[in-house]
Amino acid sequence: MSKTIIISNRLPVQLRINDDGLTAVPSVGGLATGMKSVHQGKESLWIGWSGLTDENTPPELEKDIDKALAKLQCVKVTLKAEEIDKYYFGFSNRTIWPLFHYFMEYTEFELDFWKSYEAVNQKFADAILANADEKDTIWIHDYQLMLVPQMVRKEWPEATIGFFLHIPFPSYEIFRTMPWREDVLRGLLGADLIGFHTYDYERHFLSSVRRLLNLEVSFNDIFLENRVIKVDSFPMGIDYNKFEQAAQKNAENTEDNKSDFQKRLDEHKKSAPDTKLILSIDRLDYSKGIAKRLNAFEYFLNKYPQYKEKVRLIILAVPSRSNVPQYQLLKKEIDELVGRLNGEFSTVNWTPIWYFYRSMPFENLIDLYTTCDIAWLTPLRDGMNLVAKEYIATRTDKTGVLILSEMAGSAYEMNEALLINPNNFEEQANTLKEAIEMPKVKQMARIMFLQHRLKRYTVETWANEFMNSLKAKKESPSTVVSQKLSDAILGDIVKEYKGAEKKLLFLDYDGTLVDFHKDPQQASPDKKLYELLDAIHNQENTTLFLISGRDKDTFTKWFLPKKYNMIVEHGVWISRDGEAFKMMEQVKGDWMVKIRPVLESFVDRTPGSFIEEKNYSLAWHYRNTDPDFGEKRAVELNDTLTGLIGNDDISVLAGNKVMEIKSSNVNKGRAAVRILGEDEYDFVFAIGDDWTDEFMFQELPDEAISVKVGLKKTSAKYYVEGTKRVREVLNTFTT
Ligand code: GDG
Repeated sequence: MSKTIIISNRLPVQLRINDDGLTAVPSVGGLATGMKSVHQGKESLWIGWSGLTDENTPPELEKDIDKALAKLQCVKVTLKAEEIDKYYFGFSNRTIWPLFHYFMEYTEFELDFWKSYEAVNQKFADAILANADEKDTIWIHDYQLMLVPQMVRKEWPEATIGFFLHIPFPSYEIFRTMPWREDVLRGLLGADLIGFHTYDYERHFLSSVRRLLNLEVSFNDIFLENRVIKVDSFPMGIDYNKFEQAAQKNAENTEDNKSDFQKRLDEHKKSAPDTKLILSIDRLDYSKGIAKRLNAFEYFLNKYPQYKEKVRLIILAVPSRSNVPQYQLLKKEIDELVGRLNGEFSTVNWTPIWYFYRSMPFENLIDLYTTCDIAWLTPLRDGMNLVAKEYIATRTDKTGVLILSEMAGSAYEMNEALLINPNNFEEQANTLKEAIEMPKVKQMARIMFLQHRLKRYTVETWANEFMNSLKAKKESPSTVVSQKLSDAILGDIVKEYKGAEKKLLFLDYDGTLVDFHKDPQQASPDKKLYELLDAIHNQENTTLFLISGRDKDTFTKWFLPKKYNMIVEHGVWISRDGEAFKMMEQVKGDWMVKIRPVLESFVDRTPGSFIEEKNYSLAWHYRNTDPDFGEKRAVELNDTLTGLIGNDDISVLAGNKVMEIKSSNVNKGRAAVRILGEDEYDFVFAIGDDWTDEFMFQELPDEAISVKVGLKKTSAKYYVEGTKRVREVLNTFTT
């Protein structure tokens, strides 16, 4: 039976070695907390780092560790201290983390870190290859492992691989500053499904893929050679019942079984019943905006001094990545800020801030959530922020107010919270006031809305939705109607070809026989291509036609000496056996004077675009423009031209990054059918990559073999991945 394999940097347990031997401590953090419920069934395995470096693992305990982990359905990836230093504290937390959270000033681009990131990602991929099976469903998590999908795909082309990013994906403008940006994108594209918390992260990712890899993207599908990769957003939920039940239990606790911490909180409440408790819980991380929050609190106390002694801010900052210099500085900054504010505002009866720099047991976390009147969460950037959701789930009496930064992914789903911009102190001070004064009925209305949503979309729903989407993706791999031209199918076609008495081949040029080039004039035929075309052209009973939208002068220069048959400008001109081009269709070109200035104005306003002038058509190329901008301009041009050409006998054709304006009665389909009618062919083959070739695929008889280059919507019977495969296919005709 196939299994579910979860892969994350850290296993959901931390192993510690002490005098009594081994202990397993659950890890703190969004991911570990969230995925626990997924990793319960028997058919599941979690692969990750155990938390112990090789240097800290006594060899005699190695077996015990593996056994302890196996009991929890875990397998460890072993890492050396140096790897943790460079891959984890280095590339993951000094490059990716700050960059993806828009902290460019903290981002370090170190080749050494990158090399280690690559090597460790390979270790994780190897662990998957060693412990899983190609039929398993593999779910890889987070920013530390972005290269793993492609590394596994390389070995297991048919594997089902999902990837989820728990942190934001930044805008292209930020992402493109990274020296290894293409490698990271390619690494991720090894997955079948790539998930993000919000649509914004998804949109940023797709934009980077289009701009940096020049791949075709249609809605949320990325077309990559023979694969379609789906990108989608899945906002992560929480284990709602766990938090709700813990809160209910907490409310039922008698004085005797209350925690000491709860007793202290109760004492405080009793001694100052009008004082509101404001809570914030985060890992001590600069992205969480703790220092800014303290500044905003100071601003609030100065703006609304009537609340002095009437509010108390409880800050729980969980130690995190204390090996990274930025985190050490931040710790110092926060310590000093808390000290200064408490020094400045404290009175005999009141300390405005209670500050805990530690991790608390779950029970105390619930004490805090249930006791505090307001949760104030102000991340400057946060992938999701589960604390916001947990606070709401524990408010079983329906009171409480959540103030949440709009920069947190969870803000998209939590509209009933008081949403703030963490950089706007004025707004924060006013919102704190609003929260403190909010009547209970209003609090309840908001909390009930939020609870209703969180209860429905729990972490389990999140995981199931991701898994179902991944499986569905695998079962119906693409929206494309044609079939892949496999070796088996090719074998049958070659047999047919060899047995045929009269063969006719139509070969498109750009994007089919050669790859696109920034400058079309540079995409000239290479020696190998001439050899291949010669071989087909010289075969007995074989008529080869190059059929292209190109101008006749270029093809005259490249192919006339070879005496190949050619149709150019989509069917305006024809040349056979080395004769000069003749007109195939009677077309007019008088409209060109009218249209040219329109195209020129588009060139002026669209950097990177240019006009190609042929005898009877004009083409506006936008391959070298910004892809989004180019598409937008192409739509605009289409609209403008449609209005202009009216009933004239010309039409606009959208090719591959080109808009072509030409006579309506000319197209490759019409040209191909004319040739076909000249003789009795018993084998007809047509291959091409873009829209203009679709005319051919549609017009040719049913028995014809039509092949589309690239995985796109098509009327062709088959598709091949790219120009390399086209040449392989054509080579089989000649051997
Ligand atoms: C990353 C992304 C995204 C915190 N302190 C204690 C404690 N916690 C638990 C909370 C919560 C989790 O840790 C923190 O989750 P967050 O989502 O708030 O933040 P990150 O750790 O930064 O997580 C984040 C998340 O991944 C999931 O995709 O939401 O944006 O940055 O569950 O309850 N738990 C205990 N004691 C503590 O002192 N027991």
